[in-house]
Amino acid sequence: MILYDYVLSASCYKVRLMAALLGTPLTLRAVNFHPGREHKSPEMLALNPKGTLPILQDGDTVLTDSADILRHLTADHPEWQSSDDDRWLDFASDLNDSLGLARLHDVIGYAADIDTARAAGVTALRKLEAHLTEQRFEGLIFLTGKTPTIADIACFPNTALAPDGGVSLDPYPSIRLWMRAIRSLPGFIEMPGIHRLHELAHPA
Ligand SMILES: N[C@@H](CCC(=O)N[C@@H](CS)C(=O)NCC(=O)O)C(=O)O
Repeated sequence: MILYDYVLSASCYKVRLMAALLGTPLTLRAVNFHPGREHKSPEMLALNPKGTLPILQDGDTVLTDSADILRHLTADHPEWQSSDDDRWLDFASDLNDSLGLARLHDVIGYAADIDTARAAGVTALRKLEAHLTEQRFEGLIFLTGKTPTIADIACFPNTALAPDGGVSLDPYPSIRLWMRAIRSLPGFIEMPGIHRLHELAHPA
């Protein structure tokens, strides 16, 4: 499987992270998103007329939306699916349109109404915090239950990167515990701005 990838893209990272957690190998094809705008080149538009990343090519199948790609990667892994995933994949798209846009604005100068993007991001984070707090009262750390699913992997990157778009995560303790649980999953990989949990051993 080939992933057309940009290292700083939260949406591409969703795919890299999911594949790493599954142990599924991906061939990465780096796209010069910034400053090259290679995702808008004729070659890339032939693959994805929307001109967006990520793009996953699996034989003759080409998928151009991260939610579809996460479903595809986990098609044979029911343990990574739940009946509640669809609404969280929609929510992940809201996070991308708010927090993700604010980050692209701040990091690579994307045109955006930054106040509106940040305000929508805060509204989304409050919803996420309320849900994760309710889950915690029931002893559940992840969005849909005791174990992570594609819902968590879809929502995690833009949430974790919110401070890069000028939105603080300080007010959300349940979100911070949830992110910690994801960052400590076996097979977790990093991206610039999101590091794994370092449990440093103290020198004797
Ligand atoms: N719905 C898409 C959105 C992905 C997305 O926002 N990709 C950004 C990079 S992080 C992009 O390609 N933006 C280019 C554009 O919108 O023109 C998905 O989740 O796959």
